[in-house]
Amino acid sequence: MRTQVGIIGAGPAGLMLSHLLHLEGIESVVLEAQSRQYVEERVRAGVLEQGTVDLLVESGVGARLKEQGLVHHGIELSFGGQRNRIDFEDLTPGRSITVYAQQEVVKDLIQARMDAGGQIHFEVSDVRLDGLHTSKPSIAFGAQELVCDFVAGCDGSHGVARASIPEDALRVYERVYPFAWLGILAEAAPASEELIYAYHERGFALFSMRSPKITRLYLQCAPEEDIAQWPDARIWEELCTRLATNDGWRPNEGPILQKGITGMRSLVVEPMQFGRLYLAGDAAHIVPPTGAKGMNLAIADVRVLARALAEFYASGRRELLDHYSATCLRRVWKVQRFSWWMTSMLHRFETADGFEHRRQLAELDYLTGSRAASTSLAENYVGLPMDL
Ligand code: FAS
Ligand code: PHB
Repeated sequence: MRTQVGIIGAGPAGLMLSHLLHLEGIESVVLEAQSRQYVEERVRAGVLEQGTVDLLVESGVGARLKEQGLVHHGIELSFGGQRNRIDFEDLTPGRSITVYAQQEVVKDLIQARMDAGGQIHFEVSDVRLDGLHTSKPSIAFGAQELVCDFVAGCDGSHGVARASIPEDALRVYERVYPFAWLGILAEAAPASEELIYAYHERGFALFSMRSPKITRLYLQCAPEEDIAQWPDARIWEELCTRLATNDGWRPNEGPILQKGITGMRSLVVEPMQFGRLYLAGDAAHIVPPTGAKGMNLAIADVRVLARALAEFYASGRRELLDHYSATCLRRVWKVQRFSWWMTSMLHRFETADGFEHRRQLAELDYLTGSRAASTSLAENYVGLPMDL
């Protein structure tokens, strides 16, 4: 098989890249290890930055997002029994967030590729890369081979692309946090119109949602926590304890449809390129979900990569391609900083003593009382401008 750009992974990064390349008249083939149903049902992200929404709408895959997405003009920070609102309309006018599940974005992109006659091969196995330093790299999968001009590694944190780069050609920067998130999807009408990030002495909790009928909630737990030790009643009791405020507010309970535990780490690999292999999204960097940035960063990467490939095919010039890694890493590290800061400020660390606890409370008190500080949080949360 032959194409211009071979893409590994049908997550937000791979699918958005294939879509943007199509709009530039550039051919691509997407290879995905899982089935179409699996990737369309995988519960992950839920928050879209302003820039992500704008790109999806401008590139013609935003119809359902505009119809069903929940636009939020603020978030709440809860601590000491009080909720404090961060008002995006006041602090970052014209820029807000939209709650729209990642799997819906994936469905919209797959449908758009299919409607345009795009090639997505699901359930491929045994993917191997070759010739990354030649002008004709190839991707073998099963008994087939795809020869291309460029390879985009959009295969997530456990993919084959990054693993294909010799260790001495990469620098890896990592932080593993001493806690995880236990997340649930519940059939309960969201009791708050906006997300609530709660700092509580028993640990962090997050109130989010997916629709007027579905609430999404997370609570901080131990990294090696056994989900079997968390019957539904215990989950609700802990969530209500950590999220309850002095005004009597508490989340609505309902049947738990899905629950899972997600580890927390920050990771960046440099450079995000090796020969004609370009890494994008979780294949190159992982952020803890506290800042709601993972999917947004994946889409920001492929926006840069699509532009660089378009320049190459239009003019033969390689400047943008040669600067792809440096351009993306500037944003990646700013987003890493913000995600680390949110995580450090809002979680309880086992090692934390009374001083640390009071310092975290003082940071939250300062943040919610200072226009300058809450503007900084707001501008990072709604998404830093795409062209930094
Ligand atoms: P993905 O992991 O989404 O996609 C990679 C694809 O490659 C997968 O489909 C995989 O099957 C495929 N693949 C892997 N190896 C392969 C191989 N060898 N051959 C072929 N295919 C292969 N981010 C946010 O922005 N907001 C949030 O609210 C948020 N919440 C999250 C909650 C949870 C529980 C988790 C786990 C993550 C969350 N994230 C959030 C982060 C998440 O959204 C990721 O950043 C996002 O999926 C990254 O997209 P991709 O880089 O496309 O990788
Ligand atoms: C979610 O809705 O899944 C979600 C929202 C905000 C986060 C992380 C996850 O920071």
